[in-house]
Amino acid sequence: MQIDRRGLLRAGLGLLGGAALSACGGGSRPAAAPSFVTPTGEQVLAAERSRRTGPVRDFRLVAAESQVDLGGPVVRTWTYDGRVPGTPIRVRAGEVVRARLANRLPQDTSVHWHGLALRNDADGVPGVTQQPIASGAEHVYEFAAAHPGTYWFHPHSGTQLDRGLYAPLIVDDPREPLAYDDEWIVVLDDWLDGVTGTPEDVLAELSKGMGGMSHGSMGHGGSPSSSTHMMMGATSLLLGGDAGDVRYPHFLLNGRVPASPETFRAKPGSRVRIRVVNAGGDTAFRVALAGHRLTVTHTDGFPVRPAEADALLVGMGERYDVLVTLKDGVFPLVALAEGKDGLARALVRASGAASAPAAGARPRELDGDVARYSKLQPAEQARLAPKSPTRSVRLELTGSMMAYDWAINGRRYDPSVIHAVRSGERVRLSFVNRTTMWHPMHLHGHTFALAGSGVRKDTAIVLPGATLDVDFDADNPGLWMIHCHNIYHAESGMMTLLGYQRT
Ligand SMILES: [Cu+2]
Repeated sequence: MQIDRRGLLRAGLGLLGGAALSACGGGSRPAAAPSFVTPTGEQVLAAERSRRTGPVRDFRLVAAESQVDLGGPVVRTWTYDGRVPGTPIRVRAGEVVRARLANRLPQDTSVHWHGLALRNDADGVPGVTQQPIASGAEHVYEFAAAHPGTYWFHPHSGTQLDRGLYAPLIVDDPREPLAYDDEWIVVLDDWLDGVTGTPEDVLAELSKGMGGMSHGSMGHGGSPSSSTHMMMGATSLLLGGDAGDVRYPHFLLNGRVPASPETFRAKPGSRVRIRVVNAGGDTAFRVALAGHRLTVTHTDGFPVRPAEADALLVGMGERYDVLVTLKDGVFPLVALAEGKDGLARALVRASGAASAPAAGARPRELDGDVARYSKLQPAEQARLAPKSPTRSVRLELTGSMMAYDWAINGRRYDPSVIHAVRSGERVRLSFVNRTTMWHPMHLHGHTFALAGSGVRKDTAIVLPGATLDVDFDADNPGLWMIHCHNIYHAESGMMTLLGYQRT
Protein backbone atom coordinates (compact mmCIF):
# COMPACT_ATOMS: atom_id res chain seq x y z
CA MET A 1 0.00 0.00 0.00
CA GLN A 2 2.81 2.38 0.82
CA ILE A 3 4.37 1.58 -2.53
CA ASP A 4 1.12 2.55 -4.22
CA ARG A 5 1.17 5.86 -2.41
CA ARG A 6 4.76 6.58 -3.43
CA GLY A 7 3.72 5.83 -6.99
CA LEU A 8 0.93 8.37 -6.71
CA LEU A 9 3.33 10.94 -5.29
CA ARG A 10 5.58 10.43 -8.27
CA ALA A 11 2.59 11.01 -10.50
CA GLY A 12 2.03 14.26 -8.62
CA LEU A 13 5.63 15.33 -9.10
CA GLY A 14 5.32 14.54 -12.75
CA LEU A 15 2.41 16.92 -12.97
CA LEU A 16 4.36 19.66 -11.20
CA GLY A 17 7.39 19.06 -13.37
CA GLY A 18 5.52 20.39 -16.41
CA ALA A 19 5.21 24.03 -17.37
CA ALA A 20 1.97 24.22 -15.43
CA LEU A 21 -0.01 21.86 -13.28
CA SER A 22 -2.77 21.16 -15.71
CA ALA A 23 -5.57 18.89 -14.64
CA CYS A 24 -6.30 18.19 -18.30
CA GLY A 25 -3.13 16.22 -18.79
CA GLY A 26 -4.03 12.86 -17.25
CA GLY A 27 -6.20 10.22 -18.85
CA SER A 28 -8.08 9.55 -15.61
CA ARG A 29 -9.40 13.08 -15.32
CA PRO A 30 -12.53 14.48 -16.91
CA ALA A 31 -11.95 16.41 -20.12
CA ALA A 32 -13.47 19.60 -18.76
CA ALA A 33 -11.39 19.64 -15.54
CA PRO A 34 -10.03 23.06 -14.62
CA SER A 35 -6.37 23.94 -14.48
CA PHE A 36 -4.91 25.22 -11.26
CA VAL A 37 -2.63 27.93 -9.94
CA THR A 38 0.80 26.34 -9.39
CA PRO A 39 2.72 26.67 -6.11
CA THR A 40 5.10 29.19 -7.70
CA GLY A 41 2.43 30.93 -9.82
CA GLU A 42 2.14 34.69 -10.14
CA GLN A 43 -0.99 34.77 -7.94
CA VAL A 44 0.96 33.02 -5.16
CA LEU A 45 3.77 35.56 -5.38
CA ALA A 46 1.31 38.49 -5.44
CA ALA A 47 -0.39 37.21 -2.26
CA GLU A 48 3.04 36.88 -0.63
CA ARG A 49 4.07 40.44 -1.52
CA SER A 50 1.01 41.81 0.26
CA ARG A 51 2.00 39.97 3.47
CA ARG A 52 5.61 41.16 3.72
CA THR A 53 5.83 44.22 5.92
CA GLY A 54 8.89 43.43 8.04
CA PRO A 55 12.48 42.30 7.73
CA VAL A 56 13.83 38.84 6.98
CA ARG A 57 14.80 36.72 10.00
CA ASP A 58 17.24 33.84 9.51
CA PHE A 59 17.01 30.43 11.19
CA ARG A 60 18.91 27.18 10.81
CA LEU A 61 17.47 23.72 11.39
CA VAL A 62 19.38 20.47 11.36
CA ALA A 63 17.22 17.36 11.10
CA ALA A 64 19.32 14.43 12.31
CA GLU A 65 19.32 11.17 14.22
CA SER A 66 20.10 11.96 17.85
CA GLN A 67 20.19 10.45 21.29
CA VAL A 68 17.70 12.20 23.57
CA ASP A 69 17.07 11.93 27.30
CA LEU A 70 13.31 12.10 27.95
CA GLY A 71 13.91 12.53 31.67
CA GLY A 72 14.83 8.90 32.32
CA PRO A 73 14.30 6.95 29.11
CA VAL A 74 17.17 7.63 26.70
CA VAL A 75 16.15 7.07 23.09
CA ARG A 76 17.61 7.17 19.60
CA THR A 77 15.25 9.28 17.56
CA TRP A 78 15.08 11.97 14.87
CA THR A 79 15.14 15.60 16.00
CA TYR A 80 15.66 19.19 15.00
CA ASP A 81 18.99 20.30 16.48
CA GLY A 82 19.20 17.36 18.90
CA ARG A 83 16.28 18.55 21.05
CA VAL A 84 12.71 17.40 21.66
CA PRO A 85 10.81 19.63 21.07
CA GLY A 86 13.06 21.60 18.71
CA THR A 87 14.01 25.19 19.51
CA PRO A 88 11.03 27.50 18.95
CA ILE A 89 11.12 29.83 15.97
CA ARG A 90 9.81 33.24 16.95
CA VAL A 91 9.09 36.28 14.76
CA ARG A 92 6.76 39.27 14.70
CA ALA A 93 3.77 39.38 12.41
CA GLY A 94 4.80 40.66 8.97
CA GLU A 95 8.37 39.47 9.33
CA VAL A 96 9.81 36.92 6.93
CA VAL A 97 11.00 33.54 8.21
CA ARG A 98 14.00 32.30 6.25
CA ALA A 99 14.82 28.83 7.56
CA ARG A 100 17.63 26.75 6.11
CA LEU A 101 17.04 23.07 6.77
CA ALA A 102 19.94 20.63 6.60
CA ASN A 103 18.65 17.10 6.15
CA ARG A 104 21.01 14.69 7.92
CA LEU A 105 18.30 12.05 8.24
CA PRO A 106 18.64 8.75 6.37
CA GLN A 107 15.46 9.63 4.38
CA ASP A 108 13.89 12.45 2.37
CA THR A 109 12.19 15.03 4.52
CA SER A 110 10.21 18.32 4.38
CA VAL A 111 8.91 20.96 6.80
CA HIS A 112 5.28 21.99 7.05
CA TRP A 113 4.56 25.23 8.94
CA HIS A 114 1.32 24.23 10.54
CA GLY A 115 -1.50 26.77 10.59
CA LEU A 116 0.20 29.61 8.75
CA ALA A 117 -1.43 31.31 5.79
CA LEU A 118 1.87 31.28 3.95
CA ARG A 119 3.05 31.23 0.35
CA ASN A 120 2.11 27.94 -1.22
CA ASP A 121 5.59 26.91 -2.34
CA ALA A 122 6.82 27.08 1.29
CA ASP A 123 4.05 24.81 2.61
CA GLY A 124 6.31 21.76 2.70
CA VAL A 125 4.24 19.05 1.02
CA PRO A 126 6.55 16.85 -1.10
CA GLY A 127 5.05 15.92 -4.43
CA VAL A 128 2.62 18.85 -4.26
CA THR A 129 4.37 22.10 -3.30
CA GLN A 130 8.03 21.05 -3.53
CA GLN A 131 10.39 18.20 -4.31
CA PRO A 132 11.34 16.06 -1.30
CA ILE A 133 14.52 17.26 0.44
CA ALA A 134 16.96 14.39 -0.13
CA SER A 135 19.12 12.92 2.60
CA GLY A 136 22.26 15.07 2.80
CA ALA A 137 20.65 18.03 1.02
CA GLU A 138 19.64 21.48 2.25
CA HIS A 139 16.52 23.49 1.53
CA VAL A 140 15.63 27.11 2.30
CA TYR A 141 12.06 27.95 3.27
CA GLU A 142 11.20 31.63 3.02
CA PHE A 143 7.79 33.02 3.82
CA ALA A 144 6.10 35.95 5.51
CA ALA A 145 4.27 35.18 8.76
CA ALA A 146 1.12 37.23 8.37
CA HIS A 147 -0.93 36.45 11.45
CA PRO A 148 0.12 36.49 15.11
CA GLY A 149 -0.39 33.30 17.06
CA THR A 150 0.76 29.92 18.30
CA TYR A 151 1.84 27.65 15.45
CA TRP A 152 4.29 24.77 15.04
CA PHE A 153 6.25 22.90 12.43
CA HIS A 154 6.89 19.28 11.55
CA PRO A 155 7.74 17.14 8.50
CA HIS A 156 5.06 16.29 5.95
CA SER A 157 6.92 13.13 4.94
CA GLY A 158 5.59 9.71 5.88
CA THR A 159 5.27 9.19 9.62
CA GLN A 160 8.30 11.37 10.54
CA LEU A 161 6.05 13.64 12.61
CA ASP A 162 5.73 10.81 15.15
CA ARG A 163 9.50 10.84 15.75
CA GLY A 164 10.92 13.85 17.63
CA LEU A 165 10.66 16.21 14.65
CA TYR A 166 8.50 19.07 15.90
CA ALA A 167 8.89 22.55 17.37
CA PRO A 168 6.76 25.63 18.13
CA LEU A 169 6.55 28.62 15.81
CA ILE A 170 5.35 31.73 17.63
CA VAL A 171 4.29 34.83 15.75
CA ASP A 172 4.19 37.78 18.12
CA ASP A 173 1.70 40.60 17.72
CA PRO A 174 3.51 43.96 17.58
CA ARG A 175 0.34 45.39 19.18
CA GLU A 176 -0.30 42.55 21.62
CA PRO A 177 -3.61 43.33 23.33
CA LEU A 178 -3.21 40.84 26.20
CA ALA A 179 -1.41 41.82 29.39
CA TYR A 180 0.57 39.09 31.15
CA ASP A 181 3.75 38.70 33.20
CA ASP A 182 5.18 35.45 31.88
CA GLU A 183 4.75 33.05 29.02
CA TRP A 184 5.10 29.29 28.83
CA ILE A 185 5.01 27.11 25.74
CA VAL A 186 3.71 23.60 26.47
CA VAL A 187 4.16 20.98 23.76
CA LEU A 188 2.41 17.62 24.24
CA ASP A 189 3.38 14.39 22.53
CA ASP A 190 2.74 10.67 22.52
CA TRP A 191 6.02 8.75 22.33
CA LEU A 192 7.14 5.33 21.18
CA ASP A 193 10.10 5.97 18.85
CA GLY A 194 13.15 4.04 20.01
CA VAL A 195 11.17 2.42 22.85
CA THR A 196 8.69 -0.09 21.40
CA GLY A 197 9.60 0.42 17.75
CA THR A 198 9.42 3.17 15.14
CA PRO A 199 6.47 4.99 13.57
CA GLU A 200 7.16 3.00 10.37
CA ASP A 201 6.68 -0.21 12.36
CA VAL A 202 3.39 1.15 13.71
CA LEU A 203 2.06 2.02 10.26
CA ALA A 204 3.13 -1.37 8.91
CA GLU A 205 1.28 -3.15 11.70
CA LEU A 206 -1.85 -0.99 11.54
CA SER A 207 -1.99 -1.28 7.76
CA LYS A 208 -2.67 -4.99 8.08
CA GLY A 209 -5.99 -4.02 9.67
CA MET A 210 -7.78 -6.13 12.23
CA GLY A 211 -8.53 -8.97 9.83
CA GLY A 212 -6.06 -11.31 11.49
CA MET A 213 -7.34 -10.75 15.00
CA SER A 214 -9.73 -13.06 16.80
CA HIS A 215 -13.26 -11.72 17.01
CA GLY A 216 -13.47 -12.08 20.78
CA SER A 217 -10.58 -9.72 21.44
CA MET A 218 -12.08 -6.80 19.58
CA GLY A 219 -13.34 -3.79 21.46
CA HIS A 220 -12.83 -5.18 24.94
CA GLY A 221 -9.55 -3.58 25.87
CA GLY A 222 -7.65 -6.80 25.28
CA SER A 223 -4.26 -6.65 23.66
CA PRO A 224 -3.81 -9.67 21.42
CA SER A 225 -0.25 -10.95 21.50
CA SER A 226 0.02 -10.48 17.74
CA SER A 227 -0.25 -6.71 18.08
CA THR A 228 2.56 -4.61 19.53
CA HIS A 229 1.30 -1.18 18.61
CA MET A 230 -2.41 -1.45 17.84
CA MET A 231 -4.53 -0.30 20.75
CA MET A 232 -8.00 -1.68 21.28
CA GLY A 233 -10.63 -0.37 23.65
CA ALA A 234 -9.35 3.20 24.04
CA THR A 235 -12.64 5.01 24.54
CA SER A 236 -13.62 8.57 25.40
CA LEU A 237 -16.97 10.21 25.92
CA LEU A 238 -15.49 13.55 24.83
CA LEU A 239 -14.32 12.00 21.55
CA GLY A 240 -17.55 10.13 20.98
CA GLY A 241 -16.14 6.61 21.30
CA ASP A 242 -12.90 5.14 20.00
CA ALA A 243 -10.11 7.47 21.16
CA GLY A 244 -7.11 6.16 19.24
CA ASP A 245 -5.41 3.32 17.41
CA VAL A 246 -1.91 3.29 18.84
CA ARG A 247 -0.43 2.20 22.16
CA TYR A 248 2.30 4.55 23.42
CA PRO A 249 4.64 3.72 26.31
CA HIS A 250 5.17 7.42 27.16
CA PHE A 251 3.39 10.74 27.04
CA LEU A 252 5.60 13.82 27.06
CA LEU A 253 5.25 17.44 28.05
CA ASN A 254 8.11 19.48 26.57
CA GLY A 255 10.01 16.27 25.95
CA ARG A 256 9.81 14.96 29.52
CA VAL A 257 8.10 11.89 31.00
CA PRO A 258 5.89 12.57 34.06
CA ALA A 259 8.44 11.14 36.53
CA SER A 260 10.88 13.99 35.84
CA PRO A 261 8.71 16.91 34.85
CA GLU A 262 9.73 20.34 33.68
CA THR A 263 9.18 22.99 36.37
CA PHE A 264 7.83 26.38 35.38
CA ARG A 265 8.69 28.99 38.01
CA ALA A 266 6.78 32.22 38.54
CA LYS A 267 5.65 34.51 41.34
CA PRO A 268 2.35 33.83 43.09
CA GLY A 269 -0.24 36.25 41.72
CA SER A 270 1.49 36.54 38.37
CA ARG A 271 -0.48 36.22 35.17
CA VAL A 272 0.89 33.59 32.79
CA ARG A 273 0.06 32.97 29.15
CA ILE A 274 0.30 29.26 28.40
CA ARG A 275 0.51 28.22 24.76
CA VAL A 276 -0.50 24.57 24.41
CA VAL A 277 0.40 22.60 21.27
CA ASN A 278 -0.55 18.96 20.62
CA ALA A 279 2.26 17.49 18.53
CA GLY A 280 1.04 13.92 19.03
CA GLY A 281 0.53 11.30 16.34
CA ASP A 282 -2.59 9.51 17.61
CA THR A 283 -3.52 11.04 20.99
CA ALA A 284 -5.84 13.83 22.08
CA PHE A 285 -4.97 15.39 25.44
CA ARG A 286 -7.26 16.72 28.16
CA VAL A 287 -5.33 19.47 29.93
CA ALA A 288 -5.85 21.13 33.31
CA LEU A 289 -3.82 23.02 35.91
CA ALA A 290 -4.60 21.82 39.44
CA GLY A 291 -6.30 24.44 41.59
CA HIS A 292 -6.81 26.91 38.74
CA ARG A 293 -9.41 28.00 36.23
CA LEU A 294 -8.18 28.71 32.72
CA THR A 295 -9.14 31.70 30.62
CA VAL A 296 -9.07 30.57 26.99
CA THR A 297 -7.91 33.44 24.77
CA HIS A 298 -6.98 31.78 21.45
CA THR A 299 -7.35 28.60 19.54
CA ASP A 300 -5.14 27.73 16.57
CA GLY A 301 -3.50 31.16 16.83
CA PHE A 302 -6.69 33.20 16.46
CA PRO A 303 -8.40 35.05 19.34
CA VAL A 304 -11.64 34.02 20.99
CA ARG A 305 -13.75 35.99 23.44
CA PRO A 306 -12.08 35.19 26.76
CA ALA A 307 -13.82 32.07 28.10
CA GLU A 308 -13.43 30.41 31.50
CA ALA A 309 -12.87 26.68 31.66
CA ASP A 310 -11.41 24.01 33.91
CA ALA A 311 -9.87 21.95 31.13
CA LEU A 312 -8.99 21.86 27.44
CA LEU A 313 -9.46 19.06 24.93
CA VAL A 314 -6.66 19.32 22.39
CA GLY A 315 -6.65 17.14 19.29
CA MET A 316 -3.51 16.46 17.26
CA GLY A 317 -2.42 19.66 15.51
CA GLU A 318 -4.66 21.93 17.60
CA ARG A 319 -3.38 24.75 19.82
CA TYR A 320 -4.93 26.68 22.70
CA ASP A 321 -3.66 29.79 24.47
CA VAL A 322 -4.88 30.34 28.02
CA LEU A 323 -4.25 32.87 30.78
CA VAL A 324 -3.95 31.83 34.42
CA THR A 325 -3.35 33.85 37.55
CA LEU A 326 -1.12 31.69 39.74
CA LYS A 327 -1.99 30.85 43.30
CA ASP A 328 0.67 30.31 45.96
CA GLY A 329 2.01 26.75 45.85
CA VAL A 330 3.18 23.99 43.52
CA PHE A 331 0.64 22.73 40.99
CA PRO A 332 0.76 20.00 38.37
CA LEU A 333 -0.25 20.88 34.83
CA VAL A 334 -1.60 17.54 33.66
CA ALA A 335 -2.31 16.41 30.11
CA LEU A 336 -4.35 13.24 30.25
CA ALA A 337 -3.97 11.00 27.19
CA GLU A 338 -7.69 11.11 26.38
CA GLY A 339 -9.22 7.64 26.45
CA LYS A 340 -5.83 6.04 26.96
CA ASP A 341 -4.04 5.00 30.12
CA GLY A 342 -1.41 7.62 30.83
CA LEU A 343 -0.59 11.27 31.19
CA ALA A 344 2.02 13.91 30.60
CA ARG A 345 2.72 16.63 33.14
CA ALA A 346 4.80 19.55 34.29
CA LEU A 347 4.93 21.47 37.55
CA VAL A 348 4.14 25.11 38.14
CA ARG A 349 6.07 26.36 41.14
CA ALA A 350 4.76 29.66 42.47
CA SER A 351 6.12 29.31 45.98
CA GLY A 352 9.49 28.59 47.52
CA ALA A 353 8.37 26.22 50.21
CA ALA A 354 5.66 23.85 49.05
CA SER A 355 6.51 20.28 48.03
CA ALA A 356 5.59 18.75 44.70
CA PRO A 357 2.44 16.65 44.25
CA ALA A 358 2.71 12.93 43.42
CA ALA A 359 3.57 11.95 39.84
CA GLY A 360 0.21 10.28 39.25
CA ALA A 361 -1.89 13.09 40.79
CA ARG A 362 -4.97 13.78 38.71
CA PRO A 363 -6.37 17.29 39.21
CA ARG A 364 -10.14 17.29 39.68
CA GLU A 365 -10.31 20.14 37.13
CA LEU A 366 -9.84 17.46 34.44
CA ASP A 367 -13.40 16.35 35.17
CA GLY A 368 -14.78 19.89 35.21
CA ASP A 369 -15.82 22.28 32.49
CA VAL A 370 -14.09 21.45 29.19
CA ALA A 371 -13.68 24.31 26.69
CA ARG A 372 -15.64 22.59 23.91
CA TYR A 373 -16.08 24.39 20.58
CA SER A 374 -19.70 25.05 21.52
CA LYS A 375 -18.56 27.17 24.47
CA LEU A 376 -16.29 29.44 22.40
CA GLN A 377 -17.02 32.58 20.41
CA PRO A 378 -14.58 34.35 18.12
CA ALA A 379 -13.13 37.71 19.11
CA GLU A 380 -14.69 40.46 17.00
CA GLN A 381 -11.50 41.03 14.97
CA ALA A 382 -11.34 37.30 14.16
CA ARG A 383 -14.84 37.07 12.68
CA LEU A 384 -15.18 36.50 8.95
CA ALA A 385 -17.27 39.17 7.21
CA PRO A 386 -20.90 38.01 7.01
CA LYS A 387 -21.35 36.26 3.68
CA SER A 388 -23.00 33.09 2.43
CA PRO A 389 -20.82 30.35 0.98
CA THR A 390 -20.54 30.56 -2.80
CA ARG A 391 -18.90 27.15 -3.11
CA SER A 392 -19.45 23.93 -1.20
CA VAL A 393 -17.04 21.04 -0.94
CA ARG A 394 -18.35 17.87 0.66
CA LEU A 395 -15.73 15.63 2.22
CA GLU A 396 -16.96 12.32 3.59
CA LEU A 397 -14.52 10.77 6.02
CA THR A 398 -14.52 7.05 5.38
CA GLY A 399 -12.75 3.85 6.40
CA SER A 400 -12.38 1.61 9.40
CA MET A 401 -9.92 0.04 11.79
CA MET A 402 -10.89 -3.35 10.35
CA ALA A 403 -9.37 -2.68 6.95
CA TYR A 404 -7.28 0.37 7.97
CA ASP A 405 -8.49 2.04 4.80
CA TRP A 406 -8.94 5.64 6.01
CA ALA A 407 -9.93 7.84 3.10
CA ILE A 408 -11.92 10.85 1.91
CA ASN A 409 -15.04 10.24 -0.20
CA GLY A 410 -14.12 6.55 -0.20
CA ARG A 411 -10.88 7.22 -2.05
CA ARG A 412 -7.39 7.00 -0.59
CA TYR A 413 -5.14 9.99 -1.21
CA ASP A 414 -4.68 10.59 -4.91
CA PRO A 415 -2.94 13.84 -5.93
CA SER A 416 -4.89 13.91 -9.18
CA VAL A 417 -8.11 14.49 -7.21
CA ILE A 418 -8.19 18.24 -6.60
CA HIS A 419 -11.23 20.04 -5.17
CA ALA A 420 -11.52 23.25 -7.15
CA VAL A 421 -12.15 26.72 -5.69
CA ARG A 422 -11.68 30.22 -7.06
CA SER A 423 -10.00 33.24 -5.51
CA GLY A 424 -12.58 35.46 -3.83
CA GLU A 425 -15.03 32.71 -3.05
CA ARG A 426 -16.43 31.98 0.40
CA VAL A 427 -15.94 28.22 0.57
CA ARG A 428 -17.82 25.84 2.82
CA LEU A 429 -16.13 22.55 3.63
CA SER A 430 -18.50 19.92 5.00
CA PHE A 431 -16.70 17.19 6.88
CA VAL A 432 -19.15 14.29 7.04
CA ASN A 433 -17.76 11.64 9.36
CA ARG A 434 -19.00 8.21 8.21
CA THR A 435 -16.59 6.37 10.51
CA THR A 436 -16.79 5.25 14.12
CA MET A 437 -13.75 7.36 15.07
CA TRP A 438 -13.05 11.04 15.57
CA HIS A 439 -10.72 12.84 13.14
CA PRO A 440 -8.86 16.14 13.67
CA MET A 441 -9.23 17.63 10.18
CA HIS A 442 -6.63 20.17 9.07
CA LEU A 443 -6.70 22.61 6.15
CA HIS A 444 -3.37 24.03 5.01
CA GLY A 445 -2.82 27.71 4.23
CA HIS A 446 -6.09 29.06 5.70
CA THR A 447 -7.86 29.53 9.02
CA PHE A 448 -11.49 28.52 8.59
CA ALA A 449 -14.48 29.56 10.71
CA LEU A 450 -16.64 26.95 12.42
CA ALA A 451 -20.14 27.34 10.96
CA GLY A 452 -22.47 28.72 13.60
CA SER A 453 -20.09 30.25 16.12
CA GLY A 454 -17.50 31.53 13.65
CA VAL A 455 -14.56 30.45 15.85
CA ARG A 456 -11.45 30.48 13.68
CA LYS A 457 -9.38 27.29 13.48
CA ASP A 458 -7.14 25.39 11.10
CA THR A 459 -7.61 21.97 12.72
CA ALA A 460 -10.94 20.81 14.10
CA ILE A 461 -12.21 17.64 15.72
CA VAL A 462 -14.97 15.90 13.75
CA LEU A 463 -16.77 13.44 16.01
CA PRO A 464 -17.85 10.00 14.78
CA GLY A 465 -21.11 10.10 12.83
CA ALA A 466 -21.15 13.90 12.95
CA THR A 467 -20.93 16.60 10.29
CA LEU A 468 -18.81 19.69 10.84
CA ASP A 469 -19.20 22.61 8.44
CA VAL A 470 -16.41 25.18 8.20
CA ASP A 471 -16.13 28.27 6.02
CA PHE A 472 -13.13 30.13 4.68
CA ASP A 473 -12.30 32.92 2.27
CA ALA A 474 -10.31 31.69 -0.70
CA ASP A 475 -7.62 34.35 -0.43
CA ASN A 476 -4.38 32.35 -0.56
CA PRO A 477 -3.90 30.82 -4.01
CA GLY A 478 -2.16 27.49 -4.44
CA LEU A 479 -2.54 23.77 -3.93
CA TRP A 480 -3.41 22.93 -0.33
CA MET A 481 -3.77 19.71 1.60
CA ILE A 482 -6.86 18.83 3.60
CA HIS A 483 -6.20 15.86 5.85
CA CYS A 484 -6.71 14.09 9.12
CA HIS A 485 -3.98 15.00 11.62
CA ASN A 486 -3.89 11.49 12.99
CA ILE A 487 -0.61 10.71 11.23
CA TYR A 488 -1.55 7.06 10.72
CA HIS A 489 -4.93 7.94 9.25
CA ALA A 490 -3.30 10.52 6.97
CA GLU A 491 -0.61 8.14 5.79
CA SER A 492 -3.08 5.37 5.13
CA GLY A 493 -5.04 7.73 2.88
CA MET A 494 -7.22 10.30 4.68
CA MET A 495 -5.86 13.25 2.70
CA THR A 496 -6.99 15.23 -0.30
CA LEU A 497 -6.15 18.43 -2.18
CA LEU A 498 -7.78 21.80 -2.63
CA GLY A 499 -6.74 23.80 -5.71
CA TYR A 500 -7.33 27.38 -6.85
CA GLN A 501 -8.55 27.46 -10.43
CA ARG A 502 -6.64 29.67 -12.78
CA THR A 503 -8.69 32.66 -13.83
CU1 LIG B 1 -8.41 10.43 11.27
